[in-house]
Amino acid sequence: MKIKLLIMLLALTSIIACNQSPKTEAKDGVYFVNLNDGDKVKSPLIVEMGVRGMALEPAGDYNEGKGHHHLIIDGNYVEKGEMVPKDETHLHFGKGQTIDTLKLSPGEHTLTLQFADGLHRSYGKEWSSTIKVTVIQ
Ligand SMILES: [Cu+2]
Repeated sequence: MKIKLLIMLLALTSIIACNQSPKTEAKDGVYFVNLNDGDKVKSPLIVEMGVRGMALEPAGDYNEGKGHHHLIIDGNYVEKGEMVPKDETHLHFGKGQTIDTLKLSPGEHTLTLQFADGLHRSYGKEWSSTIKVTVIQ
């Protein structure tokens, strides 16, 4: 009788253990799909942009939990709620694109991905990712 109870208890604990969510689950945020910090790259450079925990949509209207990618070259993330500038170092992907080709001069550059809402207002540092790449000839 005692053994049966022990087996049942063991089975129950293993079921509970299996139901726990995996600890390796990826965090929400933006990320470079094809690049890592410190990469040596050639120009023109293909940049693939990914996001977890928010949905991509074309720019135009504000919708909570949705937005589009921005790529900031040799700059910083944009504070939450502030508009992402639009110039040659702040690229907007307002059609919901996830890939672009960049021409960069040789040497070190930082690339910052910044997610922002449909009105181009930044979701802040939590929704940014910065890497350093070195362009070799
Ligand atoms: Cu934008």
